[in-house]
Amino acid sequence: MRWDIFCQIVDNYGDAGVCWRLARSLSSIHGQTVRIFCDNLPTLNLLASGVHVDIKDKIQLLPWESSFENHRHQAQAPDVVIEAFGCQLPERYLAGLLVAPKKPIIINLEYLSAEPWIVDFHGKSSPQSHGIPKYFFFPGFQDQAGGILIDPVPPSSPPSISSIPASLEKVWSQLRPHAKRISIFCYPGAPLRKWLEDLASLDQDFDILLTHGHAELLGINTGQAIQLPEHIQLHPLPFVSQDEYDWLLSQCDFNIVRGEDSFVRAQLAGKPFIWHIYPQEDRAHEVKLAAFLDLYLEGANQDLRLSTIAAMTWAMPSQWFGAIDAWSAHGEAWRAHLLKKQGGGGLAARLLAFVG
Ligand code: TRH
Repeated sequence: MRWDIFCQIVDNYGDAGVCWRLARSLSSIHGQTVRIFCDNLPTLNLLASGVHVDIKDKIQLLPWESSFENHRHQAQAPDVVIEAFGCQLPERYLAGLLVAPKKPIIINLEYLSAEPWIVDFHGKSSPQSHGIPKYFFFPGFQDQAGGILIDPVPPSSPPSISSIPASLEKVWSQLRPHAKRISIFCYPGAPLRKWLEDLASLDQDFDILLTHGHAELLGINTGQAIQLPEHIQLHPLPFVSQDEYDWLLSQCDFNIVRGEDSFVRAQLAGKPFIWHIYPQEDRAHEVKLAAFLDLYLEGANQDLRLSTIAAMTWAMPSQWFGAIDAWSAHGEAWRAHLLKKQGGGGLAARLLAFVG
């Protein structure tokens, strides 16, 4: 089938990250023909840059405006149109669909949530005055939801150190073999300074990998740089491609992640993590976090439960780091559980089954 994915990049990387991951899964795992129309191609290209040319060449990454014309021809007419995160299709594109030789299905791809209510809305029709069938598709962890994006499925043991991406080679050569590695990718509101200062009070060496832009959050190069003792070392990173970022998560002992794509990859890395969920004004993010923790910690003992909840709500590391070994084992078990539950291909496979 032919798929057109519409991606509007609001302010972060998540929109592009999810669209790209879905596109490569549909194309390289499921043999579909995919185009992404995006209003910010440089960002999308940056994320996609690390992927093998055989995968990238099969997916068309196109400017938003080019969608207006080229689907009118029969050969280009899509079978499925995805509105990522409810973005509005361009009117001229929609007008073209109405006169196209075949009518596609439109999918409103929603945000990932662990909240129980999504299963009641997943797959429901959204009748439109233009008459083209449109459905809500809710990614989720439950069997009856739309699944999560699991591709590329991480290997059962972490990728070897010899597979280190070129963009990370220099930093990697500076890391200390015995130090615990922590990657940080969070929103500006996180209490990062205090968190790192408290981490420094632990009797342990840490190498902190700061993803692109995070050194500035700590005043590095911009003003009052954070002062930390020798045993905790900061390593600012460049922006790396999505595959390289996945690799980074798999090689760290602990990760701080944020929007939905890095959140899922941190789980698939099988390591403990803090999910710095995108803060919403009405505090809806707190409900979403609690819903996830209900699933994630099902079956965990009281100690691990309290430590994980404390960490995820930014309690200082000295209050919960004692549980790190138990949490690491739990992270590994959760990864295996997720892969089993999403068996058969996760979101991309469920989407195909839905439209098929
Ligand atoms: O960038 P995000 O904060 O995106 C968010 C989410 O989509 C959120 O749901 C939405 O409400 C908000 O935007 C507007 O975080 P996310 O989803 O984790 O996406 C980051 C992507 O960037 C992910 O695919 C990994 C990728 N990435 C790289 O490719 N290289 C890098 O160096 C880094 C740090 C990230």
